[in-house]
Amino acid sequence: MFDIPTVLMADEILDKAFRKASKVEHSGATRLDSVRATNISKIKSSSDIIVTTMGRYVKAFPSIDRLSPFYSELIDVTISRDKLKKCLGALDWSRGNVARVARQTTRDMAAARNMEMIDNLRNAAYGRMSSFVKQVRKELVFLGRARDTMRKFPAIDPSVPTAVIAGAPNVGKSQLVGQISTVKPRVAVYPFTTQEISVGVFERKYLRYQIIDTPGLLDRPFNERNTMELRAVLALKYLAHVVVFVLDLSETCGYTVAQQNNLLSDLRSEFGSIPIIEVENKTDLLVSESDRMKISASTGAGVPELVDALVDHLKPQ
Ligand SMILES: Nc1nc2c(ncn2[C@@H]2O[C@H](COP(=O)(O)OP(=O)(O)O)[C@@H](O)[C@H]2O)c(=O)[nH]1
Ligand SMILES: [Mg+2]
Repeated sequence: MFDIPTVLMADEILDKAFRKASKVEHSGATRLDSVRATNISKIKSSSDIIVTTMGRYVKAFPSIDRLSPFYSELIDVTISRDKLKKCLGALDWSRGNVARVARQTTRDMAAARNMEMIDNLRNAAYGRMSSFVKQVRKELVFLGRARDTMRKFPAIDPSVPTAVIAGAPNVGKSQLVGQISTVKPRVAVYPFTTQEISVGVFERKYLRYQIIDTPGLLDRPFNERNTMELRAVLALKYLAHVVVFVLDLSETCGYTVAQQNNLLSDLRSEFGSIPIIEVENKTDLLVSESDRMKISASTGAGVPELVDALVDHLKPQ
């Protein structure tokens, strides 16, 4: 999802910087001029690599305050928002210091009167730059892991109006999404679950809508989940403009109507003000007297009416 470059570790950044600098060579009118120009250039090139490499990481991680609440919450549950902020801040601190050492050193080298002074200045600068990079060793390790986690986040566009499907297992959620989505849903793994969520789309009057199928997420009582998993599951509420709760009154899904209703009341209390459309599926097997919407995800009966109701909730006002 997030396109963040591989994060190099402290030693790798230093290797890269100093290897490049070791190849730098300049000639001047005198031996002293050559040594001076060469060493100034070494300092510039090694510090440039450190400063731009770290700067690239700071830039590549999304600015957490500007992320949609869904991704912001996922980041907080999986890697901790505060820790990520602190690590990025530490990188900025480190690269700022490396840049400062380089500026000071090149000034001192320009004024140095002999080659020995220049050599000493270079060695001292290398030492200090290395130290600033090594001081963020742990932060780089953390960011490397954060990057790996964030790349695997499901790709969902939070700006597209979204319906989230919920309901007990085997009530027909996947089949319904298959009926509604005009493309094969994209599948992604979801943090803290072994489940995949799938994201389908449909269009109405040139507007695009998302429909998210959540196997394993919104299909069992919330009190059976550990804290992390629950938070990841509840993050879905930041995406949902409307929830479709699918019921199977035929109970061929293997869950009683009472169990399904318990899940529905869990969802109602956790999802607060988000509208929930209750839909009775498998009406080819059993039709109730209720005034809920009625569909058959197998035959497609009632599905167009459901889509109309979704669009009514989702379309821009
Ligand atoms: N008779 C009937 N079976 C259905 C209907 N919708 C789904 N099913 C069946 O119910 C089972 C579970 O469907 P699925 O979409 O995988 O349920 P999910 O676990 O909620 O995603 C499958 O065998 C489907 O063929 C329906 O409208 N009528
Ligand atoms: Mg399913």
